[in-house]
Amino acid sequence: MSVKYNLLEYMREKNDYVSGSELGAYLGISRAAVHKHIDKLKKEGCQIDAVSGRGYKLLKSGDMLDPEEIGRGLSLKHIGSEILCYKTLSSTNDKAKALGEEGKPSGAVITAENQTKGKGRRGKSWSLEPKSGIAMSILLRPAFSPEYASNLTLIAGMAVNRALRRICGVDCLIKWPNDIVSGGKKLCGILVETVTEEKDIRYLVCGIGINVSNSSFPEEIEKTAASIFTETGRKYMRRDIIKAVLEEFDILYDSFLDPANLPNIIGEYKKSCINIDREVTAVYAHKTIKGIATDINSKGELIIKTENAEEIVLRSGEVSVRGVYQ
Ligand code: BTX
Repeated sequence: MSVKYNLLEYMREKNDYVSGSELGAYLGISRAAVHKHIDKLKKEGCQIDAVSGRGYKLLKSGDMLDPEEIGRGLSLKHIGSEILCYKTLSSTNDKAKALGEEGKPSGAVITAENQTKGKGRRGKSWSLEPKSGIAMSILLRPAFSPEYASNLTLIAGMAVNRALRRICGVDCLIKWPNDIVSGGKKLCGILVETVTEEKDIRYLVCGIGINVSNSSFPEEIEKTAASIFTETGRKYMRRDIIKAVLEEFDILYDSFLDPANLPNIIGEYKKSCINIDREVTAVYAHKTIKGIATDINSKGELIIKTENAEEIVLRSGEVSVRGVYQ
């Protein structure tokens, strides 16, 4: 454990003023070094009161993304074998893939404060506002087939949805396959990338971007993007949301490993899915089709009944829902 984290934990447990010498003795460092670490914690957003003769008191811990803070109290079956937090990455998905190549174990979680090339689907970009948004990726090495893995996007969407409801009280909807929508605007995007070898999955990466305390957005998305702050007027700790997403993902993933549970999982997904029974437009076989989205099948595919009463099975792609951002 890092000195900084030990210091934070000690102050948290004491929940009162602690002298610099007591902290120094506990950590095996000088009072001057304690002071330096206190300054660092303050810079990272912790509110610490310092009173001469009494010492330091932690009033509020900051929203730091570091492995120990995220991992505190987290004990999951499949996720969190390692938590790696970076200041700047080109993309957490790209880093997770590089770590996948290096043999990092399944369940590793990667976060970044900044992404210089955050990725959306099909070459689109994802914008991340430092300190306001979450960019995280989960590396998985499942034994199931690439076909079965296509449902993982749905699992990730459900995990985010459950987590946001639990932590922030926001009831979001999922726009098939992978957008989390609130008030008709996009609050979260999910990008699952699968690396296969012959017919097996070598590893896959599930990337999740969530707008948390953004109060504004770049011009190109200002009409279509939302954050938890714009939806609730409240600011939440990113790490509390990350933890909750990991917890919910772990539960859903565990259930997903047994295909017998898939109908229930898809059933829950459908209840939150904004497309069902709505008029949708999609591109299918190079043509724009219009119809009503009627169902999602066991492969996570969207079923659309077109204006000509034809049934189309959409595996992936852009689907716009009438009344929701394009
Ligand atoms: P997508 O292709 O469905 O959405 C990308 C589109 O969403 C963009 O073209 C833009 O219109 C809009 N957009 C971009 N940034 C935002 C934002 N912050 N809020 C709302 N709308 C936005 C969605 O792709 C998948 C995004 C996954 C992002 C995560 S972040 C962690 C991981 N690393 C990485 O590089 N990607 C994933």
